[in-house]
Amino acid sequence: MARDSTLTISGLRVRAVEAPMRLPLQTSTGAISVAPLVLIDLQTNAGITGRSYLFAVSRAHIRPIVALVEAMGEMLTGDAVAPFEIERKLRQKYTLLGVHNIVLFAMSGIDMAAWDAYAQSLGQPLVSVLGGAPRPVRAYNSKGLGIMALKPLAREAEQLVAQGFSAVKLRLGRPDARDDLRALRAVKKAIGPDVTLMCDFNQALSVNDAILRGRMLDDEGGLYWIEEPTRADDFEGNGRIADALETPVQIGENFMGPEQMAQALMAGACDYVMPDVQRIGGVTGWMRAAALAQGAGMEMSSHLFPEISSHLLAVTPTCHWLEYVDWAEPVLAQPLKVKDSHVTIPATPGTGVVWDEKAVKKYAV
Ligand code: SMN
Ligand code: MG
Repeated sequence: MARDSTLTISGLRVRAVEAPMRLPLQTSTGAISVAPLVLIDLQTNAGITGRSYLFAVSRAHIRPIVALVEAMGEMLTGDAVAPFEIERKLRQKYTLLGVHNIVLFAMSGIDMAAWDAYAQSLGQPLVSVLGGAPRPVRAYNSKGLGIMALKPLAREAEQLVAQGFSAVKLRLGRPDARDDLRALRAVKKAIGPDVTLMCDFNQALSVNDAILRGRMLDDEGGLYWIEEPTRADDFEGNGRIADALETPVQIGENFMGPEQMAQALMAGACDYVMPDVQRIGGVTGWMRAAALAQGAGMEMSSHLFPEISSHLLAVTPTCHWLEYVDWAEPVLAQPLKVKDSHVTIPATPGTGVVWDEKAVKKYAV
């Protein structure tokens, strides 16, 4: 590319919305009924805008995340849209603060928007720019199935399958293990034997309790994975749980960058991994994580962000399951399409993330 045609960053626009969730979700850590999202527009000298969003978890976290993305935007104005170079610069600038948590969220968001702009500049979908091709990616329906009463739980399970999915995920971690078992039985009865069922404790248990409860779930049978049984960064403890149980242990949504995933793999912490693109370091971090999973011979799934994760899983050698949620859909101009439990990667340039500006105004915070 000629020097004067280099795609450069001319500015970052950061906004926030609270997108209403169609199915509120009660996990062992609390309830969510709106999705607080930080929307990033990375503007370039060529008039192309790269887009991404971050999940702020709660409204209270929006402001510090927006402030971090804006501060990084100022550091990057005038720089080339070259994600590896952006990563190098930001990691250097944030060395003393620490590249963790919301610093890493902000970096990941900028990385995703930069890759979107770059792919758009080549006129190709992100998956093609990464060397792959748009293809259907197998997905489970991760909406709902929170910690709730058995009757509405069973009804919700049927509805989620009827939306065209062959797999769903149940949230567990009630104070009494027997109540979790009742919920599992109710859901299994509602969905039948042909639907794959994952479960997620959201770090609710001690290592010892996780082994006791996990053995109970092993005896019950029919669970595809047990997700985050205990504190996410206790790799040794997760490893003891994985060793003690028949059912595979899944962790990864809280890996802070590929470095931490490497530590988890070295510690033998789990049977499966599911990095979250906003914590693993965006597209750049994901590709490095995918190589780690390949080296370890371990199946890799995604966490949230189905729009961009579909591109990434399609080029992941040990591609496993895409976690499908529709939380960003209220502000997207083109909702993700699902057919026969597979997500379709849009053939449009970039990631396919484009705002419905009217909706962005409506849900702005
Ligand atoms: C989850 C993560 C973030 C918000 C809600 C629920 C859960 C999942 O851990 O894996 O979907
Ligand atoms: Mg989870």
